[in-house]
Amino acid sequence: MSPIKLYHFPVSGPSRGALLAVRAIGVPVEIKIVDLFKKEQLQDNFLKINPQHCVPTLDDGGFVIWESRAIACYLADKYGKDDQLYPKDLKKRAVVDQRLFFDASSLYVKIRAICFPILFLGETEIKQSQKDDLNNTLGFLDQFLSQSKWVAGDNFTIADTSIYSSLSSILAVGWDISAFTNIQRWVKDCATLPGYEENEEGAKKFGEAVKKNLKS
Ligand SMILES: N[C@@H](CCC(=O)N[C@@H](CS)C(=O)NCC(=O)O)C(=O)O
Repeated sequence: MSPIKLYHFPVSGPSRGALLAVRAIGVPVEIKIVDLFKKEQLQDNFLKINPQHCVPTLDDGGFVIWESRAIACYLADKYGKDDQLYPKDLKKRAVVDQRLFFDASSLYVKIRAICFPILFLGETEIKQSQKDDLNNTLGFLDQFLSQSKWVAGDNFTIADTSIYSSLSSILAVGWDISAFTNIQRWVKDCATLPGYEENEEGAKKFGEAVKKNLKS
C-alpha cells in the first residue's frame, strides 16, 4: 500500500494544523515539503495534484483533498483509534464542527488579514482596527474555554489542533493574550499535544518572518 502523503510547509498555520491532527491521530504519513517561499506550489507536478496550489494537501492512496480542517476530519474518521478526536455523537460533533468553522471563518481569517500584508505586500504595521478585531474574536475563544478544558469539551479534539495552529502563529509574532486568562491556561495545556514541538518550530519561523517586516 502506498504511504499517505501530506504536502506541507511548516511556516504555514493551516499546514501545521493538519500535521498536528495527523500527530494526534497517530497515523503514519510521508511529509512532502512544498516550499512556498520558493513558489514550489506553482510547479506543474504540484498543480496536477492540487490546482488550487495550497498546502496542506493530502494524498491517501490516490484520494486527494486539501483544506486543513477537511483533512483532519477525514483522517480522524478513517484512522482515529476511537472517536475522541472527532466524536460520532451528533451533538458533540456539531460542537467540534462549530469550533472548526469558527477557526476557518473567523480566527484564522483575522490572523491572516494581519500577517499576509506584512509578509507579502510591504505593510509594516498592524492597524488598531485589526488589533481590536482579532482581540474581539479571541474574546469568543476565551468564552468557549471558560466552559470547558478544551475548546470543544473535556478532551482535546481536532478543533484544538486546528485552533492552536492558528493561534500559535500570532503568538509567535508576540501577540498579547494577557487579557484572556482561559486562553492562557489552554495554551499551556496545548504543550501536551502530540507534535507540539514540531508546530512550535514552524510557528517560530512564521513569527520571525512577520516580525522582520514590522516597523519597530
Ligand atoms: N483554508 C485553507 C488555507 C490554505 C492556505 O491558504 N494555504 C496557504 C499557506 S498558509 C498556501 O498554500 N498558499 C500558497 C498559494 O495559495 O499559492 C486551509 O485551511 O487549508
